[in-house]
Amino acid sequence: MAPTPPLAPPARGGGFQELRNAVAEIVGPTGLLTEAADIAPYETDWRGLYHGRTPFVVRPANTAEVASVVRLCAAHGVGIVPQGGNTSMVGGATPSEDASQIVLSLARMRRVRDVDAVDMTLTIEAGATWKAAQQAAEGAGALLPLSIASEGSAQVGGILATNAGGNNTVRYGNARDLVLGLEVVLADGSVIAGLRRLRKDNTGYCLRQLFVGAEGTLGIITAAVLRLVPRPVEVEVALCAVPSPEAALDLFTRFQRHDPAAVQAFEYMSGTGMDLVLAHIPGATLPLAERAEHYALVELATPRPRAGLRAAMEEVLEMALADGIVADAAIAESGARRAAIWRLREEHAEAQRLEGASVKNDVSVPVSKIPDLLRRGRAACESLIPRCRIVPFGHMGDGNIHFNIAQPVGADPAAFLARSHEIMDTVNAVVRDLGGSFSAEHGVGRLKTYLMREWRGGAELETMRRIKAALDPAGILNASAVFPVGHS
Ligand code: 2HG
Ligand code: ZN
Repeated sequence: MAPTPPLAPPARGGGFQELRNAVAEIVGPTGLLTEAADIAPYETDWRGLYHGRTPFVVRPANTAEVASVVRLCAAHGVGIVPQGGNTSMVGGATPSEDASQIVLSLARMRRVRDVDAVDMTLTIEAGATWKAAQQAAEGAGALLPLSIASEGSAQVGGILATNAGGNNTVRYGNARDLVLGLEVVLADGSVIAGLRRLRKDNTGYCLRQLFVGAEGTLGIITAAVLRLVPRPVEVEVALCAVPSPEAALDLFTRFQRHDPAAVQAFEYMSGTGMDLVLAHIPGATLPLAERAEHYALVELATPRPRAGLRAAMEEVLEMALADGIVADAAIAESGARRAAIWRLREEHAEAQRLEGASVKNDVSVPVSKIPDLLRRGRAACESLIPRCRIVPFGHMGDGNIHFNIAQPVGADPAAFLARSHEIMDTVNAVVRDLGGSFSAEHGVGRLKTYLMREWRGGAELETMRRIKAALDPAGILNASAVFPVGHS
Protein backbone atom coordinates (compact mmCIF):
# COMPACT_ATOMS: atom_id res chain seq x y z
CA MET A 1 0.00 0.00 0.00
CA ALA A 2 1.22 3.52 -0.77
CA PRO A 3 2.20 5.54 2.31
CA THR A 4 -0.50 7.90 3.51
CA PRO A 5 0.33 11.44 2.39
CA PRO A 6 0.20 14.15 5.07
CA LEU A 7 -3.07 16.02 5.46
CA ALA A 8 -3.35 19.18 3.42
CA PRO A 9 -3.16 22.23 5.69
CA PRO A 10 -6.42 24.08 6.23
CA ALA A 11 -6.74 27.47 4.59
CA ARG A 12 -6.08 29.30 7.84
CA GLY A 13 -5.76 28.58 11.52
CA GLY A 14 -3.78 25.98 13.37
CA GLY A 15 -4.09 22.84 11.24
CA PHE A 16 -6.36 19.82 11.22
CA GLN A 17 -5.01 18.61 14.54
CA GLU A 18 -6.29 21.72 16.27
CA LEU A 19 -9.62 21.56 14.41
CA ARG A 20 -9.96 17.87 15.20
CA ASN A 21 -9.36 18.49 18.90
CA ALA A 22 -11.89 21.29 18.95
CA VAL A 23 -14.45 19.13 17.12
CA ALA A 24 -13.81 16.30 19.60
CA GLU A 25 -14.63 18.68 22.43
CA ILE A 26 -18.04 19.28 20.82
CA VAL A 27 -19.06 15.78 19.74
CA GLY A 28 -17.12 13.55 22.12
CA PRO A 29 -15.26 10.37 21.15
CA THR A 30 -18.27 8.58 19.60
CA GLY A 31 -18.87 11.52 17.31
CA LEU A 32 -15.50 11.44 15.64
CA LEU A 33 -13.91 8.88 13.30
CA THR A 34 -10.18 9.23 12.72
CA GLU A 35 -8.93 5.71 11.95
CA ALA A 36 -8.33 5.00 8.25
CA ALA A 37 -10.45 1.83 8.34
CA ASP A 38 -13.40 3.68 9.90
CA ILE A 39 -13.14 6.60 7.48
CA ALA A 40 -12.70 4.54 4.30
CA PRO A 41 -16.44 3.84 3.66
CA TYR A 42 -17.10 7.60 3.62
CA GLU A 43 -14.39 8.28 1.03
CA THR A 44 -15.76 6.23 -1.86
CA ASP A 45 -19.13 6.51 -3.53
CA TRP A 46 -21.54 3.62 -4.14
CA ARG A 47 -20.54 3.34 -7.78
CA GLY A 48 -16.81 3.41 -6.98
CA LEU A 49 -16.26 6.37 -9.31
CA TYR A 50 -14.67 8.63 -6.69
CA HIS A 51 -11.94 7.91 -4.19
CA GLY A 52 -11.74 10.99 -2.04
CA ARG A 53 -9.76 11.58 1.12
CA THR A 54 -10.85 13.22 4.33
CA PRO A 55 -8.91 14.04 7.49
CA PHE A 56 -11.77 12.86 9.69
CA VAL A 57 -15.49 12.14 9.80
CA VAL A 58 -17.66 13.95 12.32
CA ARG A 59 -20.94 12.43 13.49
CA PRO A 60 -22.82 14.97 15.61
CA ALA A 61 -25.62 13.79 17.89
CA ASN A 62 -27.90 16.82 17.60
CA THR A 63 -28.54 20.07 15.75
CA ALA A 64 -26.62 22.18 18.26
CA GLU A 65 -23.55 20.02 17.70
CA VAL A 66 -23.90 20.32 13.91
CA ALA A 67 -24.11 24.10 14.27
CA SER A 68 -21.03 24.25 16.52
CA VAL A 69 -19.02 22.05 14.17
CA VAL A 70 -20.00 24.16 11.17
CA ARG A 71 -19.09 27.34 13.03
CA LEU A 72 -15.68 25.90 13.85
CA CYS A 73 -15.06 24.78 10.28
CA ALA A 74 -16.09 28.22 9.04
CA ALA A 75 -13.60 29.81 11.42
CA HIS A 76 -10.86 27.50 10.13
CA GLY A 77 -11.90 27.89 6.49
CA VAL A 78 -12.30 24.12 6.19
CA GLY A 79 -14.76 22.60 3.75
CA ILE A 80 -17.55 20.22 4.81
CA VAL A 81 -19.17 17.47 2.77
CA PRO A 82 -22.49 16.40 4.31
CA GLN A 83 -23.07 12.70 3.71
CA GLY A 84 -26.26 10.67 4.19
CA GLY A 85 -26.50 7.00 3.25
CA ASN A 86 -23.77 7.40 0.61
CA THR A 87 -25.99 6.09 -2.18
CA SER A 88 -25.44 8.99 -4.58
CA MET A 89 -25.22 7.98 -8.22
CA VAL A 90 -23.31 11.16 -9.12
CA GLY A 91 -20.63 11.35 -6.41
CA GLY A 92 -22.62 14.05 -4.63
CA ALA A 93 -21.36 13.21 -1.14
CA THR A 94 -17.76 12.16 -1.67
CA PRO A 95 -14.96 14.44 -0.41
CA SER A 96 -12.34 15.72 -2.81
CA GLU A 97 -9.05 13.86 -3.35
CA ASP A 98 -6.86 16.49 -1.67
CA ALA A 99 -8.05 15.70 1.89
CA SER A 100 -9.13 19.29 2.39
CA GLN A 101 -12.77 18.61 3.33
CA ILE A 102 -14.19 16.90 6.38
CA VAL A 103 -17.19 14.60 6.03
CA LEU A 104 -20.19 15.31 8.25
CA SER A 105 -22.48 12.34 8.75
CA LEU A 106 -25.94 12.76 10.22
CA ALA A 107 -26.25 9.03 10.97
CA ARG A 108 -26.52 9.54 14.73
CA MET A 109 -29.42 11.96 14.28
CA ARG A 110 -32.24 9.58 13.48
CA ARG A 111 -34.96 10.38 15.99
CA VAL A 112 -38.60 10.49 15.03
CA ARG A 113 -39.54 13.76 16.68
CA ASP A 114 -43.26 13.54 16.01
CA VAL A 115 -45.88 11.69 13.95
CA ASP A 116 -49.34 13.22 13.70
CA ALA A 117 -52.08 11.11 12.18
CA VAL A 118 -54.51 14.04 12.08
CA ASP A 119 -52.19 16.60 10.53
CA MET A 120 -50.70 13.71 8.51
CA THR A 121 -47.14 14.80 9.17
CA LEU A 122 -43.91 13.14 10.21
CA THR A 123 -41.18 15.16 11.88
CA ILE A 124 -37.93 13.27 11.66
CA GLU A 125 -34.19 13.86 11.84
CA ALA A 126 -32.05 13.84 8.73
CA GLY A 127 -29.95 10.78 9.58
CA ALA A 128 -32.89 8.37 9.75
CA THR A 129 -33.02 6.01 6.80
CA TRP A 130 -35.92 6.58 4.46
CA LYS A 131 -37.10 3.07 5.34
CA ALA A 132 -37.23 4.04 9.03
CA ALA A 133 -39.23 7.13 8.08
CA GLN A 134 -41.64 4.95 6.07
CA GLN A 135 -42.01 2.61 9.04
CA ALA A 136 -42.75 5.52 11.38
CA ALA A 137 -45.49 6.65 8.99
CA GLU A 138 -46.83 3.12 8.79
CA GLY A 139 -46.93 2.95 12.58
CA ALA A 140 -49.35 5.87 12.49
CA GLY A 141 -51.48 4.15 9.84
CA ALA A 142 -50.22 6.46 7.07
CA LEU A 143 -47.97 6.27 4.02
CA LEU A 144 -44.81 8.26 3.35
CA PRO A 145 -45.16 8.20 -0.40
CA LEU A 146 -41.73 8.16 -1.94
CA SER A 147 -40.10 4.88 -2.77
CA ILE A 148 -36.62 4.29 -4.16
CA ALA A 149 -34.48 1.18 -4.50
CA SER A 150 -31.90 2.46 -1.98
CA GLU A 151 -34.44 3.43 0.72
CA GLY A 152 -32.94 0.95 3.21
CA SER A 153 -29.73 2.96 3.41
CA ALA A 154 -30.54 6.37 1.87
CA GLN A 155 -31.23 8.92 4.59
CA VAL A 156 -33.93 11.56 4.92
CA GLY A 157 -31.36 14.37 4.62
CA GLY A 158 -29.84 13.01 1.43
CA ILE A 159 -33.20 12.30 -0.15
CA LEU A 160 -34.30 15.87 0.49
CA ALA A 161 -30.95 17.45 -0.40
CA THR A 162 -31.07 15.71 -3.78
CA ASN A 163 -34.83 16.09 -4.29
CA ALA A 164 -35.03 12.36 -4.98
CA GLY A 165 -37.91 11.03 -7.07
CA GLY A 166 -38.30 7.29 -7.39
CA ASN A 167 -41.19 5.08 -8.31
CA ASN A 168 -44.22 7.04 -7.11
CA THR A 169 -43.51 10.50 -8.53
CA VAL A 170 -46.25 9.97 -11.10
CA ARG A 171 -48.76 10.14 -8.28
CA TYR A 172 -47.25 12.04 -5.35
CA GLY A 173 -44.50 14.17 -6.88
CA ASN A 174 -40.87 14.06 -5.77
CA ALA A 175 -39.20 14.80 -2.42
CA ARG A 176 -39.84 18.52 -2.82
CA ASP A 177 -43.57 17.92 -2.83
CA LEU A 178 -43.45 16.16 0.53
CA VAL A 179 -41.58 18.80 2.51
CA LEU A 180 -43.66 21.06 4.73
CA GLY A 181 -40.87 22.24 7.01
CA LEU A 182 -37.11 22.05 7.43
CA GLU A 183 -34.49 22.64 10.07
CA VAL A 184 -31.23 23.69 8.43
CA VAL A 185 -27.78 24.63 9.71
CA LEU A 186 -26.32 27.39 7.57
CA ALA A 187 -22.69 27.90 6.60
CA ASP A 188 -22.10 30.35 9.46
CA GLY A 189 -23.51 27.94 12.03
CA SER A 190 -26.84 29.71 12.42
CA VAL A 191 -29.96 27.56 12.36
CA ILE A 192 -33.18 27.99 10.39
CA ALA A 193 -35.75 26.47 12.75
CA GLY A 194 -38.47 25.96 10.16
CA LEU A 195 -40.13 22.76 11.31
CA ARG A 196 -43.62 24.07 10.62
CA ARG A 197 -46.31 21.64 9.58
CA LEU A 198 -48.54 24.10 7.79
CA ARG A 199 -50.21 23.47 4.45
CA LYS A 200 -50.54 27.19 3.92
CA ASP A 201 -47.80 29.64 4.88
CA ASN A 202 -47.18 32.56 2.54
CA THR A 203 -44.74 34.51 4.66
CA GLY A 204 -42.11 35.76 2.28
CA TYR A 205 -39.70 33.51 0.40
CA CYS A 206 -40.24 29.77 0.63
CA LEU A 207 -36.76 29.14 2.00
CA ARG A 208 -37.15 25.42 2.58
CA GLN A 209 -37.41 24.77 -1.14
CA LEU A 210 -34.00 26.39 -1.62
CA PHE A 211 -32.35 23.62 0.35
CA VAL A 212 -34.27 20.80 -1.32
CA GLY A 213 -32.22 19.80 -4.35
CA ALA A 214 -29.28 22.05 -3.40
CA GLU A 215 -27.20 18.94 -2.61
CA GLY A 216 -25.84 20.34 0.65
CA THR A 217 -24.28 23.38 -1.01
CA LEU A 218 -26.45 25.96 0.79
CA GLY A 219 -26.97 24.44 4.22
CA ILE A 220 -27.13 21.15 6.11
CA ILE A 221 -30.62 19.76 6.57
CA THR A 222 -30.88 18.35 10.12
CA ALA A 223 -34.61 17.57 10.37
CA ALA A 224 -37.78 17.79 8.29
CA VAL A 225 -41.54 17.78 8.48
CA LEU A 226 -42.84 15.44 5.78
CA ARG A 227 -46.34 15.21 4.38
CA LEU A 228 -48.07 11.83 4.76
CA VAL A 229 -50.98 10.40 2.80
CA PRO A 230 -53.57 7.73 3.63
CA ARG A 231 -52.30 4.17 3.31
CA PRO A 232 -53.60 2.24 0.32
CA VAL A 233 -55.81 -0.68 1.28
CA GLU A 234 -56.02 -2.17 -2.19
CA VAL A 235 -52.88 -2.62 -4.29
CA GLU A 236 -52.52 -4.37 -7.64
CA VAL A 237 -49.27 -4.92 -9.53
CA ALA A 238 -48.83 -6.29 -13.04
CA LEU A 239 -45.81 -7.01 -15.18
CA CYS A 240 -46.52 -6.70 -18.90
CA ALA A 241 -44.54 -7.64 -21.97
CA VAL A 242 -45.13 -4.93 -24.54
CA PRO A 243 -44.19 -4.97 -28.24
CA SER A 244 -42.65 -1.49 -28.41
CA PRO A 245 -41.92 1.72 -26.46
CA GLU A 246 -44.96 3.24 -28.19
CA ALA A 247 -47.12 0.41 -26.84
CA ALA A 248 -45.75 1.05 -23.33
CA LEU A 249 -46.75 4.70 -23.64
CA ASP A 250 -50.17 3.76 -24.98
CA LEU A 251 -50.67 1.41 -22.04
CA PHE A 252 -49.72 4.16 -19.58
CA THR A 253 -52.21 6.53 -21.21
CA ARG A 254 -54.95 3.90 -20.98
CA PHE A 255 -54.38 3.41 -17.26
CA GLN A 256 -54.27 7.16 -16.67
CA ARG A 257 -57.51 7.69 -18.57
CA HIS A 258 -59.18 4.85 -16.72
CA ASP A 259 -58.41 6.32 -13.30
CA PRO A 260 -55.48 8.71 -12.83
CA ALA A 261 -55.98 8.62 -9.06
CA ALA A 262 -55.20 4.90 -8.99
CA VAL A 263 -51.87 4.83 -10.88
CA GLN A 264 -49.16 4.71 -8.24
CA ALA A 265 -46.28 3.67 -10.48
CA PHE A 266 -45.67 3.01 -14.14
CA GLU A 267 -42.18 1.75 -14.89
CA TYR A 268 -40.44 0.79 -18.12
CA MET A 269 -37.76 -1.91 -18.46
CA SER A 270 -35.85 -3.12 -21.48
CA GLY A 271 -35.29 -6.77 -22.34
CA THR A 272 -31.54 -6.26 -21.89
CA GLY A 273 -31.96 -4.89 -18.37
CA MET A 274 -34.34 -7.67 -17.39
CA ASP A 275 -31.84 -10.25 -18.72
CA LEU A 276 -29.15 -8.79 -16.44
CA VAL A 277 -31.45 -8.96 -13.41
CA LEU A 278 -32.39 -12.58 -14.17
CA ALA A 279 -28.71 -13.46 -14.63
CA HIS A 280 -27.27 -11.74 -11.55
CA ILE A 281 -29.93 -11.52 -8.86
CA PRO A 282 -30.45 -14.73 -6.90
CA GLY A 283 -34.05 -15.92 -6.95
CA ALA A 284 -35.20 -13.50 -9.67
CA THR A 285 -37.60 -15.16 -12.12
CA LEU A 286 -39.75 -13.83 -14.93
CA PRO A 287 -43.47 -14.43 -14.29
CA LEU A 288 -44.22 -14.44 -18.03
CA ALA A 289 -44.06 -17.23 -20.61
CA GLU A 290 -41.42 -15.59 -22.78
CA ARG A 291 -38.68 -13.00 -22.72
CA ALA A 292 -39.62 -9.66 -24.32
CA GLU A 293 -37.75 -6.65 -25.66
CA HIS A 294 -39.84 -4.25 -23.57
CA TYR A 295 -41.69 -4.49 -20.27
CA ALA A 296 -44.00 -2.26 -18.28
CA LEU A 297 -44.69 -2.56 -14.57
CA VAL A 298 -47.90 -0.96 -13.40
CA GLU A 299 -49.02 -0.48 -9.82
CA LEU A 300 -52.52 0.64 -8.93
CA ALA A 301 -53.35 1.56 -5.34
CA THR A 302 -56.13 3.20 -3.44
CA PRO A 303 -57.01 4.02 0.17
CA ARG A 304 -60.69 3.43 -0.71
CA PRO A 305 -61.99 0.06 0.47
CA ARG A 306 -63.81 -2.11 -2.09
CA ALA A 307 -62.63 0.11 -4.96
CA GLY A 308 -62.45 -2.81 -7.39
CA LEU A 309 -58.86 -2.29 -8.48
CA ARG A 310 -58.43 -5.90 -9.61
CA ALA A 311 -61.33 -5.54 -12.00
CA ALA A 312 -59.91 -2.26 -13.28
CA MET A 313 -56.50 -3.82 -13.84
CA GLU A 314 -58.04 -6.78 -15.68
CA GLU A 315 -60.28 -4.59 -17.81
CA VAL A 316 -57.48 -2.35 -19.06
CA LEU A 317 -55.12 -5.26 -19.66
CA GLU A 318 -57.72 -7.38 -21.50
CA MET A 319 -58.45 -4.52 -23.84
CA ALA A 320 -54.75 -3.87 -24.36
CA LEU A 321 -54.14 -7.57 -25.11
CA ALA A 322 -56.97 -7.52 -27.64
CA ASP A 323 -55.52 -4.40 -29.29
CA GLY A 324 -51.98 -5.82 -29.44
CA ILE A 325 -50.66 -3.19 -27.01
CA VAL A 326 -49.71 -5.90 -24.53
CA ALA A 327 -48.27 -9.28 -25.57
CA ASP A 328 -48.50 -10.98 -22.18
CA ALA A 329 -49.21 -9.92 -18.61
CA ALA A 330 -48.98 -11.31 -15.08
CA ILE A 331 -51.03 -9.81 -12.28
CA ALA A 332 -49.53 -10.54 -8.86
CA GLU A 333 -51.74 -12.80 -6.76
CA SER A 334 -50.26 -11.98 -3.37
CA GLY A 335 -48.09 -9.49 -1.51
CA ALA A 336 -45.12 -11.80 -2.00
CA ARG A 337 -45.71 -11.93 -5.78
CA ARG A 338 -46.04 -8.13 -5.88
CA ALA A 339 -42.71 -7.81 -4.08
CA ALA A 340 -41.13 -10.32 -6.47
CA ILE A 341 -42.24 -8.27 -9.50
CA TRP A 342 -40.98 -5.06 -7.91
CA ARG A 343 -37.68 -6.75 -7.20
CA LEU A 344 -37.18 -7.30 -10.94
CA ARG A 345 -37.33 -3.56 -11.36
CA GLU A 346 -35.53 -2.44 -8.20
CA GLU A 347 -32.53 -4.68 -8.76
CA HIS A 348 -31.70 -3.13 -12.12
CA ALA A 349 -28.98 -0.89 -10.65
CA GLU A 350 -27.37 -3.73 -8.72
CA ALA A 351 -27.55 -6.13 -11.67
CA GLN A 352 -25.86 -3.56 -13.87
CA ARG A 353 -23.17 -3.01 -11.29
CA LEU A 354 -22.47 -6.73 -11.14
CA GLU A 355 -22.30 -6.91 -14.95
CA GLY A 356 -19.40 -4.45 -15.18
CA ALA A 357 -18.87 -0.82 -16.05
CA SER A 358 -21.82 1.31 -17.06
CA VAL A 359 -22.48 4.93 -17.85
CA LYS A 360 -25.66 6.29 -16.34
CA ASN A 361 -27.86 8.95 -17.85
CA ASP A 362 -30.60 9.92 -15.42
CA VAL A 363 -32.60 11.92 -17.94
CA SER A 364 -36.13 13.24 -18.25
CA VAL A 365 -38.21 14.23 -21.25
CA PRO A 366 -41.90 15.00 -21.63
CA VAL A 367 -43.67 11.66 -21.18
CA SER A 368 -44.96 11.78 -24.77
CA LYS A 369 -41.34 11.84 -26.03
CA ILE A 370 -40.15 8.69 -24.29
CA PRO A 371 -40.47 6.44 -27.37
CA ASP A 372 -38.40 9.01 -29.35
CA LEU A 373 -35.81 9.07 -26.58
CA LEU A 374 -35.56 5.29 -26.51
CA ARG A 375 -35.20 4.94 -30.28
CA ARG A 376 -32.99 7.91 -31.03
CA GLY A 377 -30.82 7.38 -27.94
CA ARG A 378 -30.20 3.77 -28.93
CA ALA A 379 -29.27 4.63 -32.51
CA ALA A 380 -26.90 7.40 -31.38
CA CYS A 381 -25.12 5.22 -28.80
CA GLU A 382 -24.81 2.23 -31.08
CA SER A 383 -23.19 4.31 -33.75
CA LEU A 384 -20.76 5.74 -31.16
CA ILE A 385 -19.81 2.38 -29.59
CA PRO A 386 -21.10 -0.43 -31.84
CA ARG A 387 -21.19 -3.28 -29.27
CA CYS A 388 -22.37 -1.28 -26.26
CA ARG A 389 -25.50 -2.51 -24.53
CA ILE A 390 -28.37 -0.09 -24.04
CA VAL A 391 -30.11 -0.65 -20.71
CA PRO A 392 -32.87 1.94 -20.42
CA PHE A 393 -35.33 1.60 -17.55
CA GLY A 394 -37.19 3.72 -15.09
CA HIS A 395 -40.04 5.92 -14.21
CA MET A 396 -41.92 6.18 -17.49
CA GLY A 397 -44.99 7.68 -15.84
CA ASP A 398 -43.10 10.84 -14.88
CA GLY A 399 -40.83 11.01 -17.95
CA ASN A 400 -37.63 9.92 -16.16
CA ILE A 401 -35.65 7.19 -17.91
CA HIS A 402 -32.31 5.85 -16.70
CA PHE A 403 -30.76 5.66 -20.13
CA ASN A 404 -27.83 3.54 -19.03
CA ILE A 405 -25.17 2.07 -21.27
CA ALA A 406 -23.36 -1.11 -20.23
CA GLN A 407 -19.87 -1.84 -21.52
CA PRO A 408 -19.60 -4.23 -24.48
CA VAL A 409 -19.14 -7.83 -23.33
CA GLY A 410 -15.45 -8.48 -22.65
CA ALA A 411 -14.43 -4.82 -23.07
CA ASP A 412 -11.98 -3.17 -20.70
CA PRO A 413 -14.10 -1.38 -18.07
CA ALA A 414 -11.60 1.44 -17.61
CA ALA A 415 -11.39 2.11 -21.34
CA PHE A 416 -15.18 2.15 -21.54
CA LEU A 417 -15.52 4.53 -18.58
CA ALA A 418 -12.89 6.79 -20.09
CA ARG A 419 -15.50 7.54 -22.76
CA SER A 420 -18.16 8.52 -20.19
CA HIS A 421 -18.41 12.14 -21.27
CA GLU A 422 -18.65 11.19 -24.93
CA ILE A 423 -21.47 8.76 -24.12
CA MET A 424 -23.30 11.20 -21.84
CA ASP A 425 -22.97 13.95 -24.43
CA THR A 426 -24.37 11.64 -27.11
CA VAL A 427 -27.45 10.78 -25.05
CA ASN A 428 -27.84 14.35 -23.84
CA ALA A 429 -27.87 15.72 -27.38
CA VAL A 430 -31.02 13.67 -27.99
CA VAL A 431 -32.47 14.64 -24.61
CA ARG A 432 -31.87 18.30 -25.31
CA ASP A 433 -33.51 18.06 -28.69
CA LEU A 434 -36.58 16.54 -27.01
CA GLY A 435 -36.78 19.35 -24.46
CA GLY A 436 -35.48 17.26 -21.54
CA SER A 437 -33.03 17.46 -18.64
CA PHE A 438 -29.66 15.77 -18.10
CA SER A 439 -30.49 15.06 -14.47
CA ALA A 440 -34.01 14.09 -13.48
CA GLU A 441 -33.67 12.75 -9.95
CA HIS A 442 -30.04 11.92 -9.09
CA GLY A 443 -28.77 15.50 -9.02
CA VAL A 444 -25.58 17.02 -10.38
CA GLY A 445 -23.12 15.88 -7.71
CA ARG A 446 -19.51 15.95 -8.79
CA LEU A 447 -20.09 13.83 -11.89
CA LYS A 448 -22.25 16.23 -13.86
CA THR A 449 -20.98 19.67 -12.86
CA TYR A 450 -19.37 19.97 -16.30
CA LEU A 451 -22.82 20.04 -17.87
CA MET A 452 -24.14 22.93 -15.82
CA ARG A 453 -22.65 25.75 -17.87
CA GLU A 454 -24.03 24.43 -21.13
CA TRP A 455 -27.48 23.52 -19.77
CA ARG A 456 -28.09 26.14 -17.10
CA GLY A 457 -25.63 28.84 -18.16
CA GLY A 458 -26.43 32.54 -18.39
CA ALA A 459 -28.94 34.01 -15.98
CA GLU A 460 -29.92 30.67 -14.44
CA LEU A 461 -26.45 29.62 -13.34
CA GLU A 462 -25.60 33.19 -12.38
CA THR A 463 -28.65 33.33 -10.10
CA MET A 464 -27.63 30.03 -8.50
CA ARG A 465 -24.12 31.43 -8.03
CA ARG A 466 -25.48 34.55 -6.30
CA ILE A 467 -27.64 32.48 -3.97
CA LYS A 468 -24.62 30.32 -3.15
CA ALA A 469 -22.48 33.42 -2.53
CA ALA A 470 -25.15 34.92 -0.26
CA LEU A 471 -25.59 31.80 1.87
CA ASP A 472 -22.08 30.38 1.80
CA PRO A 473 -19.72 33.24 0.93
CA ALA A 474 -16.58 31.29 1.87
CA GLY A 475 -17.74 28.28 -0.18
CA ILE A 476 -17.27 25.73 2.60
CA LEU A 477 -20.36 23.58 1.93
CA ASN A 478 -19.97 20.67 -0.51
CA ALA A 479 -17.76 22.80 -2.69
CA SER A 480 -17.12 20.15 -5.37
CA ALA A 481 -20.80 19.61 -6.16
CA VAL A 482 -23.27 21.31 -8.49
CA PHE A 483 -21.17 24.26 -9.74
CA PRO A 484 -18.75 23.83 -12.64
CA VAL A 485 -15.10 24.25 -11.68
CA GLY A 486 -14.09 27.89 -11.56
CA HIS A 487 -17.65 28.99 -11.01
CA SER A 488 -18.15 29.08 -7.28
C1 2HG B 1 -33.56 3.51 -9.89
O1 2HG B 1 -34.57 4.02 -10.38
C2 2HG B 1 -32.46 4.37 -9.40
O2 2HG B 1 -33.47 2.27 -9.73
C3 2HG B 1 -31.11 3.97 -9.98
O3 2HG B 1 -32.73 5.70 -9.65
C4 2HG B 1 -31.01 4.16 -11.43
O4 2HG B 1 -29.06 2.75 -11.60
C5 2HG B 1 -29.69 3.69 -12.06
O5 2HG B 1 -29.30 4.30 -13.05
ZN1 ZN C 1 -34.71 6.05 -10.53
